[in-house]
Amino acid sequence: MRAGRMPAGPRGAVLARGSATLGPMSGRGTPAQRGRLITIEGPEGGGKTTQAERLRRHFESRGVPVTLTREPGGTWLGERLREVLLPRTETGAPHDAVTDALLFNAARRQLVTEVIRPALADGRTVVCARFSDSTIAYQGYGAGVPVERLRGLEAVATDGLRPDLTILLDLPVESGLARKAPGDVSRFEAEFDVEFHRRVRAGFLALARGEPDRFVIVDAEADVETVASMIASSVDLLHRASEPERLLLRTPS
Ligand code: ATM
Repeated sequence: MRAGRMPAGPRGAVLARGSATLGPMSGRGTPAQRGRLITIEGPEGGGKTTQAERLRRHFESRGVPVTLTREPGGTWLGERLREVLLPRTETGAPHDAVTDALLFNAARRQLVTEVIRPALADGRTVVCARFSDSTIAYQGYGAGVPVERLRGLEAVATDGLRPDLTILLDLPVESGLARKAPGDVSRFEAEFDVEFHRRVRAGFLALARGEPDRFVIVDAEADVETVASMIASSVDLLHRASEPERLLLRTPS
């Protein structure tokens, strides 16, 4: 089954994605992992923060224990690194892209060890706004660091932890950048041109095509409510797909 774009309206093809393999022992996390890791990715202006918060409320309304976090951030160290990584530099000198990748991965390792793995081990669902795919898209496809090099750093940061589901909030670069408030412009919009952001978007789409069972692509130009309900449908399917496995785990053999 294949990942596909979820436009506004019914979306049978995407809702039939192959999430039946996403059990607790699916190999994406460690055998001890019991909760689910859901990441929200995409270019700028797609509404990741809003939709991550909506998704948290969706799980809470269903009684599913949920932890909401973000990258870079989510820990004391990660939030400090965010303060260093996002603002425009005083000198205007660009960061070296591998330095960026190291720092994003340092924040990631702290988040995985301090927050994400303990929450998953507790059976909580973790919703994370941005994760490893952002490094591949921004520092890899955008800034030109070889993807194999970045995969090596990712392996150190995550010890192999992969999301069970990734929601890609996709939209044209021009629309995304136009949605940003003037006071909310980070180094990434100030330092890089539109072509950089086009490569980032193309990178996310290539990653989604490469792992169709993990990704769901959502049309982020739709209104907030429509996007939220498309995401809710995708995550409900993920959780429903895992129920028979949970029953099996409770049944003595
Ligand atoms: P937001 O979380 O507000 O989207 O900002 C995070 C920025 O950090 C975002 N910039 N823009 N535009 C993307 C960038 N970023 C990376 O370049 N690599 C990463 O690994 C991560 C997690 C974020």
